[in-house]
Amino acid sequence: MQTIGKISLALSAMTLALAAQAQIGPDPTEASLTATAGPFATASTKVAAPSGYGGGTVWYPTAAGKYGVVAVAPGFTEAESAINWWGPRLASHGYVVVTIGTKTVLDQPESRGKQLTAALNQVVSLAASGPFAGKVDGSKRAVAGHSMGGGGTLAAARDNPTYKAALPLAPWHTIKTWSGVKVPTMIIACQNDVIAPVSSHAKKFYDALPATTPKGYLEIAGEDHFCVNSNTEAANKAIDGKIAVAWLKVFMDADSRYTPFIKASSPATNLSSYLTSGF
Ligand code: 9J3
Repeated sequence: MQTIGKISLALSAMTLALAAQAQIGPDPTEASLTATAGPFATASTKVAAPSGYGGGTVWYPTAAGKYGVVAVAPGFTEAESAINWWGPRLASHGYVVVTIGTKTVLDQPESRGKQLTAALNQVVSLAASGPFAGKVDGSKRAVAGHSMGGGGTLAAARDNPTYKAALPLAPWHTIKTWSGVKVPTMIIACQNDVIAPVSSHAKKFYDALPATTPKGYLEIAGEDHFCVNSNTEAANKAIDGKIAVAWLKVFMDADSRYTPFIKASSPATNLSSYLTSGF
């Protein structure tokens, strides 16, 4: 009995340790996911343009810990400022995030995809020392981006099947075939987008992702191409942030506390479409 008791205790401790590893931060609520900031205080540091991308800003939780790393790229003609709101928003839920500028504002989606990967590599290297030393778990990588940066996000996911999650935001790409993407992908789209119309971009890409890949499609009602950007309304950021964070938590961190928030019945605010499949 004593031995069995000890084994049982040891197993409980292991289960707790595993659970603790999967769960970063307190239990989520609708309020915590839609708020302008999550539970972690954050800080940021500028990264000068290295080879491979245009430089950017690294946003990270000030609390000690190991966090997944996310790179976020802007769209055609856009600077980092178009998407930099994602830095503190995602970091405040327990991620190290690099919001980037591209080498030139005219770079095409395939180039933007390679730049996202260069940025992830750079941040993992930089975490050896300096302001966010030891905070990056390089085995957990995700990519995101707006418009041509969203097309680049799909390209990076296609080319890097070990990435844990992809968040194409109002994505734009001339490629319409994405049957090679294995990375769990949540596409956030804007219903009245006339620059990247959903019928020929976001929704078409969702349909083109394999049925075996966990995928999602969120379309915000009545909005233009910029419903995922720094200058969009707080109501759009609330749903963008909630679904993006929950997607990262489920697929980067295997944190099942967030699964209810990305199930098809979950999001209710201002949406013209919400689809998920493959998980
Ligand atoms: O990054 C984007 O906003 C892509 C949409 C676009 O302007 O494409 C025109 C070539």
